[in-house]
Amino acid sequence: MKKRVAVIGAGPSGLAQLRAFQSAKAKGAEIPEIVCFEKQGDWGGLWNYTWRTGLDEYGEPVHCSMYRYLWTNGPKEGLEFADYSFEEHFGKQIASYPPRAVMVDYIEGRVKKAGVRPWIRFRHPVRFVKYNEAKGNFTVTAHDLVKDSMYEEEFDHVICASGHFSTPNVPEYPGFDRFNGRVLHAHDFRDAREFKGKDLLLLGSSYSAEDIGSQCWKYGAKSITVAYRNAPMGFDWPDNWKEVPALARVDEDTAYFTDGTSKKVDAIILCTGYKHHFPFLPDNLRLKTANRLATADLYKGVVYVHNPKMFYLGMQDQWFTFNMFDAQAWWVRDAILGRIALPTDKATMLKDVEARVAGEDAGQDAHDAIHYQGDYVKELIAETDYPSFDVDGACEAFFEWKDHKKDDIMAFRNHAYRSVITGTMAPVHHTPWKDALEDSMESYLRN
Ligand code: FAD
Ligand code: NA7
Repeated sequence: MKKRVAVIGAGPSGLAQLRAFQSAKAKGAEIPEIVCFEKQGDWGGLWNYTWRTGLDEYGEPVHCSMYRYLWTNGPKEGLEFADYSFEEHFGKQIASYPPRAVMVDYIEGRVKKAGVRPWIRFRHPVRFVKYNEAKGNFTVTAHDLVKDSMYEEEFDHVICASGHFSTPNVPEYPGFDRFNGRVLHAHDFRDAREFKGKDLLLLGSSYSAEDIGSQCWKYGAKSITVAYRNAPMGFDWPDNWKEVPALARVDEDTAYFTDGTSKKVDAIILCTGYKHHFPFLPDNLRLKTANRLATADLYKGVVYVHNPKMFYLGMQDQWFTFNMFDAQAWWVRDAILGRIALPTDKATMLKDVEARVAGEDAGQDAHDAIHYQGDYVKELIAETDYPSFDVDGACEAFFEWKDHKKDDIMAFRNHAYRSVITGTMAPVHHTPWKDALEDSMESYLRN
């Protein structure tokens, strides 16, 4: 009987897995039966925007953490698919920091061309996965939300690609329960216009704080105060933007910080990160890791060392995204097809994990971290037929991006970079990011 493979999630990682198998099939390989379970009604993962927050129409936790007016926070030249360039998709080169809608179109383009949509069962969250010792396979329990019917199926492999930027990490600070304004997590942030004319407090000093603060600034917030726990972001912020030490407490309308200062604020946005959360997995299959480049317990960053028939995609913290998911998906495909042999003992796999952790820890700064993840991508693609591309060139785009942010945090998106896939230079966008309030795909592509 044909092998069966379950893929959990049809976001960029899960879709990379479908494309990887389809590409082998197109080259004449015999591939297993692939079933992709997706909880949402459409593909794209986090990029699939919804206005909803909290629970969706079926009572499921809303997956989306993205918001209106989101443009990529790094250059597209760092994430381009090696087998499907932006130029192939749009018929021309486009500017370097596409808005979300443009990205969704690009993500979809490749998988529409590959014809893998029929492999996906939409509105089918996975409820549980069990490993059957005797049979050496898995039982997946899924819920068909539309029919409201639960069922079980058996699979030889499970690939978990359910993402890890969707379940919010929500700390509580003294006084939140009597603060008069809104307290929300970044996961539930949707539209910056809600905060026009308001004094905002953001907690956290990473991507969400930077970008949600920037969105709110762009769409007319009165002031942005960002409280950092360890270190400030340290950019040259606009005049109405301040970084302050950690929050100590709030009362009805004022936030008090650990340096003794305070600020009257209208709303508080917790940009405090996310949790790896797999409520559908039992202890013996559930990855437990910090959000870092070298995850715990994943051989080659993808094979679950405690059960090597189970794989995880995209569980690392991310400089590289789509092309790294591809590198992982092609590698996992080849492990399943028997083209790549896995170590037969856990100790060897754990050693690999240890070495990766030590490698990441030896890095001094973001520059080293980017190289580290770039090297990981290179390592994986060297072992499969994923089209090789200039990973060092992509690292260079990231370095330039970081310099551009340092120069002017509200203008870095006005820069353009060279594609490492096609060699073409991106055009400079027709409107500076801060003035581009209308960010539809039609408008963005008008270059
Ligand atoms: P996800 O996109 O999270 O997709 C996981 C999928 O699994 C979802 O469709 C979900 O519905 C499904 N799923 C979850 N649980 C189940 C279940 N039990 N059963 C069935 N299906 C399930 N990356 C960039 O490259 N550039 C950016 O500009 C960028 N901006 C970002 C902004 C925000 C606010 C966030 C949160 C992330 C951003 N990222 C960005 C990073 C992002 O992680 C990746 O781009 C990408 O979406 C990760 O893909 P994924 O498939 O691993 O996970
Ligand atoms: P990150 O990158 O995980 O950052 C989380 C931030 O939240 C980080 O600055 C943390 O502080 C801070 N944090 C965490 N817990 C707390 C508490 N309890 N109090 C105050 N501050 C806290 O998450 P992001 O959401 O910014 O980014 C995730 C992805 O979304 C990323 O890939 C983007 O592309 C979009 P620390 O720095 O550790 O002191």
